[in-house]
Amino acid sequence: MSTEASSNYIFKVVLLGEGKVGKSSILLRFVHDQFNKNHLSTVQASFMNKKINFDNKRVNLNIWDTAGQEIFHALGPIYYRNSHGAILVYDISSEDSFDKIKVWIKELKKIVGNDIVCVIVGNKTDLIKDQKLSYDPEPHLSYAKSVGAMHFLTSAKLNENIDEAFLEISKSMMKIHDEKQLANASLNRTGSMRRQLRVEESTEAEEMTEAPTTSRCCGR
Ligand SMILES: Nc1nc2c(ncn2[C@@H]2O[C@H](COP(=O)(O)OP(=O)(O)O)[C@@H](O)[C@H]2O)c(=O)[nH]1
Ligand SMILES: [Mg+2]
Repeated sequence: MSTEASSNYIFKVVLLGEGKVGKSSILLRFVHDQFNKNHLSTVQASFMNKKINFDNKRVNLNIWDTAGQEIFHALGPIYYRNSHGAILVYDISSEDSFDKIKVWIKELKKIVGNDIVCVIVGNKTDLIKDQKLSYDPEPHLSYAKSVGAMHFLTSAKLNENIDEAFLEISKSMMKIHDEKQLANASLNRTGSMRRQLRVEESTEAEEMTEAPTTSRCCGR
């Protein structure tokens, strides 16, 4: 059996956020468990795949990273269209990078709709200890809550909370996927009942139209 076929779920997840907040580092940590202290310049939009197991199910994540176009605001809907989930990353030492998240959330909801699972990630928490940075997550948490998004504080550098963020987004995407399948199944059932009704109605109609023909025939 191919690996593709053995995956119960296949999801597209996009990484969004300002340049240098750590999107590529989060991806590199999650997929290869590595960290690079230099800015990872991605020449083309890169794409990484990782399979995870949860609840006896196999989830195949296709994760899209930007090629640095975010710096020029050149990321278009083509990048995030058809995605099941979005991880919106900000740098906890930059309030500006958090403001960008709000813009992305608005755009995603407008273009992709409410079915997309949004997870907000405040990255670089190691700076709190190392640079004695003071950081109050409260306003970010309440913003996340107001838009129905989960919120995680991560450090790609120290490998903190990265797996958790990907696991939680996967769980929500699985839930939405299962709910949609259930709704479709019940729609199909209603549809086939309607078809059956129509067939029965038309059989009756045929019988009714056949009756006069027969009598006409007999009347000849
Ligand atoms: N201290 C710290 N630096 C990080 C972390 N994640 C990324 N960086 C650094 O931030 C810079 C930008 O990271 P990168 O992944 O290229 O950001 P991107 O432009 O959003 O993809 C690089 O120098 C990374 O080494 C982190 O968790 N902690
Ligand atoms: Mg990058």
